[in-house]
Amino acid sequence: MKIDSEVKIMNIINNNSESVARTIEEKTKKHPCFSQSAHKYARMHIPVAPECTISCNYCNRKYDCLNETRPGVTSEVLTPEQSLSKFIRVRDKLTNLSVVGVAGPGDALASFSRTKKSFQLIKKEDPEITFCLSTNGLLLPDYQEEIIKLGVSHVTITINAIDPEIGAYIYEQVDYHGDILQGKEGAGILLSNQLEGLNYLAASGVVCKINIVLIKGVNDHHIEQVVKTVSHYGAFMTNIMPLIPVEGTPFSDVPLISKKELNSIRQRCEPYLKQMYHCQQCRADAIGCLTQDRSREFTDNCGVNLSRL
Ligand code: CLF
Ligand code: SF4
Repeated sequence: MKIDSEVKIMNIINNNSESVARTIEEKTKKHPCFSQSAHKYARMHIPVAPECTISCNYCNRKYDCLNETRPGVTSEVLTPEQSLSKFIRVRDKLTNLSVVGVAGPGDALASFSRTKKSFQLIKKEDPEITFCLSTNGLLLPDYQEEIIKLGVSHVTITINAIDPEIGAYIYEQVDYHGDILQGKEGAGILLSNQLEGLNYLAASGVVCKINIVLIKGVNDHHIEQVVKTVSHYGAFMTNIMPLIPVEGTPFSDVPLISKKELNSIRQRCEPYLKQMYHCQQCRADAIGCLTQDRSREFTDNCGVNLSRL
């Protein structure tokens, strides 16, 4: 059965007052990641979230979170106050800025107090801007209500497997409220919190994108199942991303997938859910339109370099 993005938008409308739903629909049309036709709009990442609660086998914490961004570039980490002043500078220069997002350099919810304060400060300055965050999903049940209260309309959750046996190969460990869980146990808690959070947010009208890191030989045979499951739980679209192997990690030798193979998997999943084909696997401090990064124009070195944390 084809689950059309129009149908997802209609569900959002049915689950909210008409005016809230229309606002979310308008915001989605101007969100360059959620809507390919919004390519003329710019997004700004505020790198305020350095911490993480899980250990992915493709992650080297010297770099940005691979669930949303590409490796090889360390980001500075800003305080909430620094993120506000950077936002004001960027907005004054980029009149097409429509979205402010937290995509690391760790996990937006592992550093939730910093994420929350930054959004609150920016919202006071500009109540119309769209807020977006990206997370591994472990702490969604803790913060899902606050995410909605904050007015975050777009959330990305990385879900790489819907079978804990496969997840156990992907996650070295999960630190859940201080309990260090490994293998199927860790992957199982992570999965259950991801799906609970997705279900809650989607039912509350938040537009949810699921990122899936495609790891050849580990979850490549399982992608369609992930897409079907997250569609059932209310996801708006999936973004199947190729793993970019990082030195010094257990997955450093995983073979690269070609663009052709990747697109053919995305096309196979298209009947179940809207697919993203234009992700740039951008930095945690990216600024500008997706294909034209302008972050260098705004780097003032007032934050902390991640490689020194
Ligand atoms: Fe940033 Fe992500 Fe929001 Fe976009 S990025 S938090 S949804 S505003 Fe976009 Fe960049 Fe791909 Fe992410 S191109 S890595 S999908
Ligand atoms: Fe690294 Fe991101 Fe995974 Fe955390 S969620 S371990 S920062 S890739």
